[in-house]
Amino acid sequence: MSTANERIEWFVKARFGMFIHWGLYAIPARGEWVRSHEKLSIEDYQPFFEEFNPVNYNPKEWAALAKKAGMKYAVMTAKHHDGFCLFDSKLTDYKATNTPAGRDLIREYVEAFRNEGLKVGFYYSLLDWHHPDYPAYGDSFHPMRDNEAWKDKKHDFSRYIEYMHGQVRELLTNYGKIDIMWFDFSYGNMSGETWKATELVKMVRSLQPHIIIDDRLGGNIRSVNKEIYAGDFASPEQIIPPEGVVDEAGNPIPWEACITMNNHWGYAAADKDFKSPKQLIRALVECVSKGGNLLLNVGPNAKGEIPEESVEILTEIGKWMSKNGESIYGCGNAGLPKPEWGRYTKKGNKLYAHIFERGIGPIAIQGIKGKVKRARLLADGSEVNIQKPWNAHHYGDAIFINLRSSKLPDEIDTVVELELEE
Ligand code: FHN
Repeated sequence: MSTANERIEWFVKARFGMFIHWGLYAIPARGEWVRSHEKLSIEDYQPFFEEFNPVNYNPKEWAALAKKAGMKYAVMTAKHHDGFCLFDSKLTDYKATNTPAGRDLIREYVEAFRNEGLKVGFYYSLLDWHHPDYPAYGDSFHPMRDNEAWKDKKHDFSRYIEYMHGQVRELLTNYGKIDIMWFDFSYGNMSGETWKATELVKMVRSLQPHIIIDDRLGGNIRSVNKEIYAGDFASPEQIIPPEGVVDEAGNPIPWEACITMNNHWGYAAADKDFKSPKQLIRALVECVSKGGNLLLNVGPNAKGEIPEESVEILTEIGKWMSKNGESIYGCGNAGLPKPEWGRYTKKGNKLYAHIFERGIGPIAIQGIKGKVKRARLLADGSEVNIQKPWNAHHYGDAIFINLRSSKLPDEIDTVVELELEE
């Protein structure tokens, strides 16, 4: 079996991935929590099952878009909280192959993304609002949580756990090499050994020894004596940790911020509040500067199309990444104070200055020990002048980047690569 460091190595280098939230909820188009938020019964939701037919689903297009954006891996929902399975599970009839789609959507996803050279992961919901043995009445989130008619319904939770473990076994047996298992989520006493998490993780690792697992089975990934099911990476959501993620002893932990482009994970037709490419490129740089990854979400619609707004954003991100990916892939925290004008990332003896604000005059880089062998604009390899100018001779050990123009070559993020003396 691989060690934790061996398992995580590719992930830490990859830095940028695509999250895909897709399922029946794309038809009501009010986000993936619609059943819980609107307390929809299984009967209320059934028409979507009977209708689901994403005629334009072409994961080869999705994979090509992810690759063009500079993404190195993807994580797609195999089952979300509504219990609908996008894969051909033998343990349920509530699956895509039994809808008008009639397809194993997960098989097509893994094949398409692998063919583009991307690593593939599954999101799998521990919650299941469709399974009869999942607790409903009195649960925190179940759509029937306060429906009196459900108060006396009997359920056998051990039967649900057997089902859940069985589906995870199917996913990690029938779809080839899987790189990430993204479990979601633990809450209250629905955590840890309630899920039989130790047994689950041992099974996962026996089937896919190299796989990495997120931290949402209920363990404490920040503990120096973390549980076997605490995970391989932390998963901050809709936030970039102020100073990255460390364990109780202050040691950096691999982490991945998962972030939506608008305000929903699943398709929400009315939510046009999309972040700009500039915001998301800078979010990616911020994650990497703090030693983390960005998992950026798309929520395809009922026809199997990634929304046009998301396509446009990913295309713009890809243009920047095609010129500046060197300052992202394999990079991490530079160990320097954050400068006023932007951020740093670092890889070996290459320091990348991500200049967001042009400011006035020479751009100061402080705290570098040793000499800078050369400085280049990463986008085109052109030489950057770092001679100390006459008006900076009072300012100690700083290095100064002298840009000719009062405007940045790239207003989103101009990257200067500084090769440091080893
Ligand atoms: O409830 C889910 C939500 O629908 C979405 O999947 C996010 C993505 O990380 N996880 C849970 C909320 O934390």
